Amino acid sequence: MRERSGGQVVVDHLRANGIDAAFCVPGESFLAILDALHDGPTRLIACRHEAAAANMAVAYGKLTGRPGVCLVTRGPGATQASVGVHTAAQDSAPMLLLVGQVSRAVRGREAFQELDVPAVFGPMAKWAAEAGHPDRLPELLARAVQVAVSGRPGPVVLALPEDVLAATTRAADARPVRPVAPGVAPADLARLRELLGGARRPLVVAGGPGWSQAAAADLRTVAEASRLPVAVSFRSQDVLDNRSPSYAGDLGVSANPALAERVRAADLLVVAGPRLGTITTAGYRLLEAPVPRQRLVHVHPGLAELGRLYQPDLAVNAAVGPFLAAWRSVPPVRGDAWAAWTEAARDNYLAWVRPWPGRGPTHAASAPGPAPVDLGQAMAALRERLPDDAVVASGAGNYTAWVHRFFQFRRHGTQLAPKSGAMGFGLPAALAAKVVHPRRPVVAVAGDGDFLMTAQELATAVQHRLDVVVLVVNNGMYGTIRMHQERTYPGRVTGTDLENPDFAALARAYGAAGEAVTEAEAFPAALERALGAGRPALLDLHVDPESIAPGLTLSALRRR
Ligand SMILES: Cc1ncc(C[n+]2csc(CCOP(=O)(O)OP(=O)(O)O)c2C)c(N)n1
Ligand SMILES: [Mg+2]
Repeated sequence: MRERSGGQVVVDHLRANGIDAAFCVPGESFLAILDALHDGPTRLIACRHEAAAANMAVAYGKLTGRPGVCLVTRGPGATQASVGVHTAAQDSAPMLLLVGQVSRAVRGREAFQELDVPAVFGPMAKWAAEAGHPDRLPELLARAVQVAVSGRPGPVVLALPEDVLAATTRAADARPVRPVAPGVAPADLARLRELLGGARRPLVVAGGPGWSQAAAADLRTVAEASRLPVAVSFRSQDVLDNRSPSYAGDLGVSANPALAERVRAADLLVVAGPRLGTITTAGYRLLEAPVPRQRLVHVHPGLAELGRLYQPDLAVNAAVGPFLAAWRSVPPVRGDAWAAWTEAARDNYLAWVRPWPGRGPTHAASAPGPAPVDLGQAMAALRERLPDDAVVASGAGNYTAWVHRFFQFRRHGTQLAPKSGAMGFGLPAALAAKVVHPRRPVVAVAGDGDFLMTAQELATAVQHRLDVVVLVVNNGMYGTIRMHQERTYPGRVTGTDLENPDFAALARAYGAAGEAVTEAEAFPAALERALGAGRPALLDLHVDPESIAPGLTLSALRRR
């Protein structure tokens, strides 16, 4: 084997595993990696903040199924990137955070910027370790990728001492990693068919990690063949075309109450992929613990999630891909017994996503002046305008309730939203999407609070020609917290008001296009201009601050 620097071994390993982009904020601790990237072909996106770089890596992992790579420097860089590690863990997204570390010769002295990376990230990541010798880098890197992509995917954090990266080695490369995706036994499928055969009110709950176009197509096939209703878990709305007669809506933070009721009333739940966590179970209220009233089939790639809280009648330790392919290969169970149940689920969904006409319930019809932007109508317009493969990214805030409800996802890999509910995710995720899919339209929707957590990445967008459209939902407040505040401490507003900059001017200062949209009617034309700007573009959407959630006003909250 020829002699290579440790940094070159790292870069060769990423490339061998199909990782064609990396996101970083540079540091002097990993110059050897930067140097190995100098001559390509791996695309390096240098960002303005490690939190954003880490979020981009999470989004890359979610979109490609390969680990998203984030390169940061020791203490200050790694700690700023930590939000991405947490999000990757909660999102079951494969990710590799590579941290330049102080040299081995001074390790343990609390040297400048030193951080005990395995100790800090151990409980948060799927695995965290530190390189000890350049000759063992191939072994370490192969294990890191293997752990990140196998079973329930997740983040791996590696500390790479500066001298290990700078030293040379003749170590041979490891082989590219093949993900281990646990599969299904024939007996499991026989039992699934038996349970379905005895059911009258079955409901599939789909989501979680490991989806692909093929898995999404298989879900559609099995669901429609047996006329099964399908609910999707929080922020997994793109695993089934929302136009399918089987699609019944999402079990997100502000789920349709009729859908929540349907989960309670079901006699069989086939949970394909998601964890049965706080949000999917509406705070552990839709199922009784540990023995649910509904019969439960739980399919999850992580062994630790099966029977973690709810004891299933049938637990299948499988990734959704192999599970759905196997399900599709057996004859469908006839769905006549529950045809009306499925149709009712679909009707509930269609009624739920119909935007209010005109000014909607939050604006008095007699209010003077033009109506401010109505987010329900804006999302419906966005859905009409964008092609099926466009990517929509968002972060956290009440504005996401409108995205989840009124934008319809039609293809797998088009929804990028953190299952961890982390603010500041939308813009970085959109930029990663543009790296992965340069020809697709990519739209980030962000709250005014949310957006300013990673707004500096507009510079990254302009520098790297990542032409995304950003919709800032400007209501002058941290709306979610304001809503909780008004509920718990009515009228006592503390810490939730926002005095915002001129977002459109800010965008223009970065070299992006920027425009304020103050009237509902102006949105479609402004969207058209933003999509055709030929550079990143931002629309500052002035919404009515009274409209605190779909169909709910601040004053109504206060009166409660
Ligand atoms: C990183 C992070 N910090 C704080 C929170 C708590 N939090 C959840 S939503 C929210 C307000 C979001 O405000 P904005 O983006 O303006 O959206 P809005 O609710 O007004 O639509 C806050 C502070 C969080 N989820 N993530
Ligand atoms: Mg806001």
